[in-house]
Amino acid sequence: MGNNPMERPEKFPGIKHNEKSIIFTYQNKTVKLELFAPQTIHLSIYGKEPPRKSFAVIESPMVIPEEAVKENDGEVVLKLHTGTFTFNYNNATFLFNPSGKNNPQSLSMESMSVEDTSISALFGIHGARNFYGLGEKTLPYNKYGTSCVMWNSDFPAYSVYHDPLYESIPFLLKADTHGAYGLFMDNPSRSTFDIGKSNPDIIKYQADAGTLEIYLVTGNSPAGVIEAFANLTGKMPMPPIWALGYQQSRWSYYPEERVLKLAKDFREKNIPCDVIYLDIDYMNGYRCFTWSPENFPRPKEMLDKLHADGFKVVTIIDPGIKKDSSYGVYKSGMKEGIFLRKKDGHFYVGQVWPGDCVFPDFLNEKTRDWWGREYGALVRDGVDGFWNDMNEPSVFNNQKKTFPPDVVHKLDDGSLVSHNEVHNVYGMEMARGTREGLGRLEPEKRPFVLTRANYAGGQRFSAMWTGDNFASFAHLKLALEMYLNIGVSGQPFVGSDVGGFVGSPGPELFTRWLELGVFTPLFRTHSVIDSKPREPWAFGEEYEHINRQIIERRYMLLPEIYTAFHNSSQTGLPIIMPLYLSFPEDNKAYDISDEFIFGSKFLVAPVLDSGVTSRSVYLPDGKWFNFYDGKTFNSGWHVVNAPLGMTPIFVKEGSIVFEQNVVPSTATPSDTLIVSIFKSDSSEGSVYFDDGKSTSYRSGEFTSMLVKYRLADGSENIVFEFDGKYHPHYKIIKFRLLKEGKGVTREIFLTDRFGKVSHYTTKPGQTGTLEFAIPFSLSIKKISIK
Ligand code: MIG
Repeated sequence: MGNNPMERPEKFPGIKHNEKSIIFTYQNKTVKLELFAPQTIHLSIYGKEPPRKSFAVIESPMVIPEEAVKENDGEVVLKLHTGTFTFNYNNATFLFNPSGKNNPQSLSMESMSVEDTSISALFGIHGARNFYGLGEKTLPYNKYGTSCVMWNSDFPAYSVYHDPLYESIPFLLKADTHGAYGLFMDNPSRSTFDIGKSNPDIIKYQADAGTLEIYLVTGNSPAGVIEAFANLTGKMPMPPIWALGYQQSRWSYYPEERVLKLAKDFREKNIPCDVIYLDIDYMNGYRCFTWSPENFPRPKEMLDKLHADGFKVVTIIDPGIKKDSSYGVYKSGMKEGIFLRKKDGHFYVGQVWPGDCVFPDFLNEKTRDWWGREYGALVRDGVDGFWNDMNEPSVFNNQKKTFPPDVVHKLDDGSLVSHNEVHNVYGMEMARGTREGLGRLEPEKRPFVLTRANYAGGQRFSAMWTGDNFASFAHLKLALEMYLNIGVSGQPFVGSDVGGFVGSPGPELFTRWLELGVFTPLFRTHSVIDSKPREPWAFGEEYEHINRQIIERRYMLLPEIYTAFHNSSQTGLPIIMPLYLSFPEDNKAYDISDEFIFGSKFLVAPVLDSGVTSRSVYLPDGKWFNFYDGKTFNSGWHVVNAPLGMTPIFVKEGSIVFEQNVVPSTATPSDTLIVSIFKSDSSEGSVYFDDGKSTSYRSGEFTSMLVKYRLADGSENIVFEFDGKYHPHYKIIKFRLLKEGKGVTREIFLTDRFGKVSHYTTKPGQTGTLEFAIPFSLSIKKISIK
């Protein structure tokens, strides 16, 4: 806690109302209150130095409605939809009614202190016990009772309790059946959150530098809070569809012949794959933006071949630029004056893979522009996407393994700040420079950037992965818990190294991790330099067969996965979601971290333990179908079979699921869209299509298809509604209706939007499923089944 909690004044000495802020001043401190749409309250508390522009927040404050503000003696009361917020100089009470509940929730600020070397605040949590988010953190899943640090750090082979790690998102979500709120403490210096650990009813926040920036994010459900946080800090832009395919990486695939052989093996073995990654050995002496002349003498030809075979290639790029006066990138950076210097004016030199390196100041726009241009050479060779590593930043040659505090950044507004004050945004700003540069180099293409270090708001620039994890079942379980918490922290595009980076998984662990991978937004196998082979066929024929089927499932589910990405890009909600986001009224949903909701239709219960072929599954309210055989389940606990390769997947009754037939990669369009109707009297579902690569969807080149199934008076109808004008590549649309009697033949009447009727007859159903196929077109209007 700070040394000098402020004294409570008798009365407010000075309150100034502006259109978009209310400013209190007392002694030498200022408190600024702002509102962000829809209902986020921002309190900024500072001394002599005013706050710096946020790296995370992209929204502008809104006009504070006059009628919402009341000034009583010594306090200001703000009345909003979600509740009443009372502020007096030393204390703030946030009182609000989540989900329109009668008993108000409260979060109170008990005290705060803003001094030069320490910023702190104490929040009373009034009995709340469920806290999530905080980005990339290890165990436990519920952050109540723990204390953790925000300081981007490279820690290879981290344990399942290690803290801090590569990225920092200081956003905490409180969620339970009483309601939800978010607390975003926007400060990129080193900070700590003690959530009921030292005092069971207090969150203790402390930061080393900067100002106290408190955002109280309210909403009428946990999902509403996350959406509001996404309004504040931005949403993930749609990635190219190839980035949703299966991706194969290792440290490192080289030389060229080995990369080409890898690609050939995937195609010959009929295992779908979209992306091959090149780790640091593709470079010439680890010099960024170069190719090793021995290992990759003809990069353009190699990339042409890979492209012709349906592969995309992602190369790694680290921030350290080799200090070498004959190296073009170093020379150009020197000329532009964009490398970081220390307080004494000398360049900061740190050691990484290339030896002595200088580092670009990504917090400065001129540097980011320069950095973006440097990608030109690799982009012209045909590299499709980029992987930004080591950007915590990580250096080898000092005890703290990062930049020392006397490194000085120059921000866009020209101000100079010590590295310590902005450490946690270095990686995000690197990814930002990468993404924006790629956008300028090829404006018509959607960039793909993957980063290791990140901060709140980083979803706008890149996907992220959970760094150097370990090949163990404990890490498999941790990976899922991390996805769930990173997702509710605003970053949907997340993944971990399938199989675990350090170590070598046995066949069972690798297969189980692939099973989780099917539903992981970023589905990438990656491993450390000395690990055993980790291709899907590396564990013998029996496993190769299972692994192929698992990866095929990812490709069959692509229409759903792509739609889930699209929805997430619109709402900011996670793609892989904790149960409580869909079932906020269900108490049990808050404790379950080994099941998840994917998109909006699937409940997935992956196997995360070794040596088991069944597991218990909790199904929330409603009726559920086993995705594989259509067997129905009621809500509650069930023990279900889960042999290797068969992740238990359930579909909520009334859903319509869209799949396609298997393709070798997203470069080959699938010709058949498969629509499965998990019947109740009325089912519906929608699916989203666009070209998967360009930005034309922003100008209307997309199609959203809503399918409704209705059973009325014993007659069955399927009705279609289209929004948009993009024509997807499917030629055939195949329907599967569950729960039909066996051996029945049905008549199908298809009416198009011009009123033309076509007639089809189904084959007799063998398995209790009614199946039929018709030509796909955007003019389908209605299908009647007689
Ligand atoms: O010091 O580029 O997390 O994915 O394979 C290690 C080599 C540097 C760390 C990354 C890992 C990558 C490795 N890198």
